[in-house]
Amino acid sequence: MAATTLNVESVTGLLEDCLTKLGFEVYHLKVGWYNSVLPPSLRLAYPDDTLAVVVLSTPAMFEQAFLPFMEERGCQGLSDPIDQCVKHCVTSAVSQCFPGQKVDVRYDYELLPSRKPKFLAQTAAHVSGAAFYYQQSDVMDQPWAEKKIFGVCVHPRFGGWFAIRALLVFGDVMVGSEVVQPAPPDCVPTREGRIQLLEAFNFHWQDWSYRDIVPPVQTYSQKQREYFSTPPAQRSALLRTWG
Ligand code: GSH
Repeated sequence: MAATTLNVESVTGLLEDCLTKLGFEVYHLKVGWYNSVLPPSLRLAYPDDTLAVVVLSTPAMFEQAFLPFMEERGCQGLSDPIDQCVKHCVTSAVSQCFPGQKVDVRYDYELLPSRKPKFLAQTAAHVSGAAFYYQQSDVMDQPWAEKKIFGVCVHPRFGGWFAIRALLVFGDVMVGSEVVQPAPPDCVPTREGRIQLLEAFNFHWQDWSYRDIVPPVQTYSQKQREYFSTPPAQRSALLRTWG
């Protein structure tokens, strides 16, 4: 498809055709929405009107993309299999949907030489309207004194049962001013709810209770819970027990 015919709808539509059935969701944003909330050192070096797309994995990704991917590869000695699977799905979709198009694909696990992340996943999810990024500053009269509290994203349908995987920047596609920035659904609107969320995420994230802060439409299957609860070094052994 020629660069001139690409716009928000065609880009997200083509990506959805490839990625939805694999358990991913895509949301568009303008680089300017992202850059406007970040300090200069973390901004993306693209004009404000440049189209970007944030890719999330939903609970279905594990069964619809990851297990088949591992089966195809025979589970053998693959390091970072989740990251490799996401990369495989996203790069296949990009090359199939946008042959010859310049797309800057950045994964959540990638760092720049400066050790800074290649993009701030939670910020991208928030400004695209995909998931509300709750931060310490979203709580009035904070009960934590000087303590550093990490923020967390909540998806309106999946609560915390999702992950932000990649940002795709379409350097040749500019978005018109008719595309307005959607606010992410504020699914934890009360001070008490936000305190509960941030405390669960910061002080006992391993029990995963923060993920259920809103009733999710789908959560991780038992298999997927077992997989992510297992330390990465022992995951290939677990996969072998599943055959
Ligand atoms: N790098 C390893 C791999 O690629 O297999 C580990 C990947 C991993 O466990 N990533 C976490 C994840 O996907 C952090 S994003 N968690 C799912 C979740 O927390 O919902």
